[in-house]
Amino acid sequence: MTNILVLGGDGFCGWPTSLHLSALGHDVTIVDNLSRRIIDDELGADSLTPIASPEERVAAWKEVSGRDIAFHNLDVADYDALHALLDTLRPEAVIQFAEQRAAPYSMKSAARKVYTVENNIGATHNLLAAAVDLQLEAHIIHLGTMGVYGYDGDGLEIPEGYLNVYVPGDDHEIYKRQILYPTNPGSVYHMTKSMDQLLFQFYAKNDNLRITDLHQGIVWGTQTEETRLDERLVNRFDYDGDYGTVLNRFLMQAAVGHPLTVHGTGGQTRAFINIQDTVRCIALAVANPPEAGDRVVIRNQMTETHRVRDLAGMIARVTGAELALVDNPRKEAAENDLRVSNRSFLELGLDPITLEKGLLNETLEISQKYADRCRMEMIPCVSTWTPEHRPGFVPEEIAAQDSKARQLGGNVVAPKKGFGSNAA
Ligand code: NAD
Ligand code: USQ
Repeated sequence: MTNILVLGGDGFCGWPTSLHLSALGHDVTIVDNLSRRIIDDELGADSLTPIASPEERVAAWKEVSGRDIAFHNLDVADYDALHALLDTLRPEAVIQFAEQRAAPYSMKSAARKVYTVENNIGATHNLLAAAVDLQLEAHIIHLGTMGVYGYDGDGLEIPEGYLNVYVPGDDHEIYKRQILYPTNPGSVYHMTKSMDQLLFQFYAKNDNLRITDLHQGIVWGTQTEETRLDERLVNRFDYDGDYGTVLNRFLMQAAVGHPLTVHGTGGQTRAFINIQDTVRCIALAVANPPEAGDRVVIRNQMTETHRVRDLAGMIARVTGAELALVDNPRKEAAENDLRVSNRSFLELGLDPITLEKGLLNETLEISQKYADRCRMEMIPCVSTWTPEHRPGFVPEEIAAQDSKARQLGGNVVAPKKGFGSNAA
């Protein structure tokens, strides 16, 4: 049994992970400042599923499992508060989920950019500095993102964090180096994950901290073995234009009769993982720590890649939903290929849940069950990456998008101008 501190344990990934680790017999403490719930209030959004308060959640878990999970409402970006708690608990493993995780939210305004950088870098650096100060030997596991690699793939398989490069020297020798894969973030949020990587590289080298950085793809689904056990344990389900991620949004949009909001041509290829596999991967990471003095272990935490328009087409065929090609509010490649190595988790024994054998139906059913909680006005993505991406700007490719739409396989509605009306 390991004494594990889960930072950000009230969130979409953190809550089911905490339950899973507790079910495996670990001693789990959750820290969360509830900023995610507060941002929902700020945006006028809410989880599609009705989530209980943290206190009700841990009490329900005690009732269902007989196991205790402690909860502390604490801001990880507050160094003194975090230091005091780490000093008291002296955890053997710390899982760091506590960052602002939505790319659109991070691009919404200067104030949100500043908040995202200060919160994410502050929280993660506080953890590293406090661990050194307290001489903690804890294994630190951080949730990073596939987005640090960038999405301009041309067929090269993305390795797990490190890249072999062969550099011609001015003496005509070829020098081999293994470097952190060069980052190419696509939003301020993704940029913070790129910056986290350098913090980890330094603290592993200088202080022998044992660090695992998990480069996770887009998480889909909502329930896990543990969250299914009781209605009060239900996981959150984000669907709004800032926090909802693409596959869950499409499933939920199909359930409430909203056209599937494909950005641009839908040619973006992304990496995906089901939430059940997320919690399994983290348990595997806990069980396989690096040694002190090792470089940072980077594992790609994803199980498959899909093109956005293929996902939309598939869900349209299954559900009869319409597709809506909307102007892309983001500055991103319209089309990209993506090949990713995930050998590290497969070698540790992960048996991936894929879309085919996966839980699409369960996610659709959850969406249908709570459809009456959907606030339709929160569905459009209104956060734009640059002024040129604001509504009204008509890119030349719009006609091309229109013809692409007809190849997608669903009933296509006319491309929308603008992103709807919810407040930016
Ligand atoms: P989430 O927003 O649901 O959960 C994050 C939790 O951290 C929230 O409960 C929030 O209140 C808390 N938090 C944020 N800042 C905090 C602070 N300063 N102090 C204390 N608590 C704080 O996000 P999630 O989807 O669960 O993501 C968890 C982690 O996994 C994030 O770091 C995210 O970048 C990463 N990740 C998520 C996805 C995904 O698709 N959801 C994919 C890849 C990586
Ligand atoms: N997209 C649509 N329609 C929508 C919403 C999104 O076409 O209604 C497109 C986006 O333009 C983008 C792609 O789908 O090309 C993915 O968008 P997303 O919102 O699902 O995912 P992203 O912004 O990349 O962020 C999410 C999580 C983040 C995590 C990241 C993993 O919010 O925390 O780090 O996935 S990854 O994408 O692999 O970097």
